[in-house]
Amino acid sequence: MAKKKVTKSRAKAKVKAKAKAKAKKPALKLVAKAPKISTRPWGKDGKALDGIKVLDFTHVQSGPTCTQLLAWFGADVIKVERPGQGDITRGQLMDVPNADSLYFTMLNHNKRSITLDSKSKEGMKVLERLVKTCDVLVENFAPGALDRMGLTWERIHSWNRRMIVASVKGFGPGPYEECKVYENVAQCAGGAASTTGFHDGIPLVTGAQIGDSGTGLHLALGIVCALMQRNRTGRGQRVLCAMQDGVLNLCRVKLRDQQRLAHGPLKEYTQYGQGIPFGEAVPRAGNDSGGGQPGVILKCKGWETDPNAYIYFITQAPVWEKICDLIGEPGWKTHPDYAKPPARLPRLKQIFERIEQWTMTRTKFEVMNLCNDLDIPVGPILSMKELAEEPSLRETGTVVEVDHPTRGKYLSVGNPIKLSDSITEVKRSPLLGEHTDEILSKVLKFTPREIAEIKASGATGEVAKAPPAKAIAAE
Ligand code: CAO
Repeated sequence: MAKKKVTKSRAKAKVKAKAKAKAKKPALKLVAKAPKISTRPWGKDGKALDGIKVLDFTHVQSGPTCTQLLAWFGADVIKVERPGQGDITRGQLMDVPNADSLYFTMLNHNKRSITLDSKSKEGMKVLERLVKTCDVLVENFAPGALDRMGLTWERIHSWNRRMIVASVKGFGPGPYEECKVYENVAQCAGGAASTTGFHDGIPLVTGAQIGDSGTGLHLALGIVCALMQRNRTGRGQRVLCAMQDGVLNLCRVKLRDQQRLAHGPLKEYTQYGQGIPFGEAVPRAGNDSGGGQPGVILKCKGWETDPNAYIYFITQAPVWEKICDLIGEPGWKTHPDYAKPPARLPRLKQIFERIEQWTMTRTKFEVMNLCNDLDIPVGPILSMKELAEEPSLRETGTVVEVDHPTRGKYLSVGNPIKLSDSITEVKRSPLLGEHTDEILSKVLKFTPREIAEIKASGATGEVAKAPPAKAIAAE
């Protein structure tokens, strides 16, 4: 009995000691040390990338898409341009005489421009200071051009170990790595063209700039990730996006289908219903949807005169019965030839012809409204004119009007990525070399004397011509 009492009190003491030890233990840390939570109103506490400086060595479309995004998120983007000419797009597809083209203005908002001959001694002096001052260098020169300038990764890293060097190239390492690449080359090499168009037609490129702008988007994500990693490691790294890789990433569903092909025909492709055999590679699928739901583009009221009076119509299985009621074919809901998706597959042509009879009696917007009410997925074919005039896109800042000193007002696509606490203000693109002086003095802190020397060397542009030598008076 006495022994039992002792064990009981020992056990009690043990429990007490455990509880005491637990109380002494520091509270479990679930959240890493974080800055104090801002009390400022949403959107009024700076921008996501405030404090990040970008040496923007980009040109044409892919690189500038990336740096424009970074600028919209608050980074200070300093665009380095060749004196006299600048980014080649300034003068491409010009519509207003003596004004930067829309090609340039629409890809270079919110940036500052400095003109600099990177191949001159003084130019390199300025570049060195830019590298030492900035967080990220972004470039999309032809392969090897940055190295030929003398800006190898090793040199950049020796000047600034925190520097992130981000590049767009046409191809990654491999047989084509030395090639210069433009948009449509990437669309073809990345698998988009072989899978775009109709089964019996030639390969087509798409109007969406998936090679250039698409790769710029990929690069921006890589840069932001590298910035996050630098917070932990303290060091910069290289970020490479090859346009071929970017396009292939966007064509991922087609590589999916390439592998499915080994196990039989792709039953959701229109050609299957038409009895056309499949070959070895994924065919062009016309307007079939990549998600496997049967879909086509159908005529709407006014199609005879309006090239965009069409709608994309998807016969999604869960809403099939609603579609039947809407188009006046309630019998199809139970008919064995139409009730279930596999039964419909060989009859899609006939089914869509019947749906089109209905869509042709209404405008694309009427079809959209009627279908949306029933959760039937449809997409009106919107022209660029309709998008430019759409009030809701203006309200969200997806389409913005910008004023420019030499071209006047123009429309642009604003930031499509909306952050609730980092509100984008779209500011006009810089004139060539507009900020050369302020960058040399305020950002790079060159003294007035040094600036005079840099300018006199011609590194930032044309030096004022010396007055003609005085004629030596004849004695
Ligand atoms: N000062 C002095 N020289 C400069 C300079 C400056 N500020 N900026 C650029 N240069 C020089 C480069 O150093 C290069 O000189 P070298 O050939 O002597 O080394 C030269 O200008 C031309 O650069 P580039 O070869 O990049 O330009 P390009 O017009 O011949 O080619 C492009 C353009 C886009 C095909 C090529 O840059 C490329 O393949 N880039 C990678 C892929 C890419 O982004 N493509 C998308 C383009 S958008 O459709």
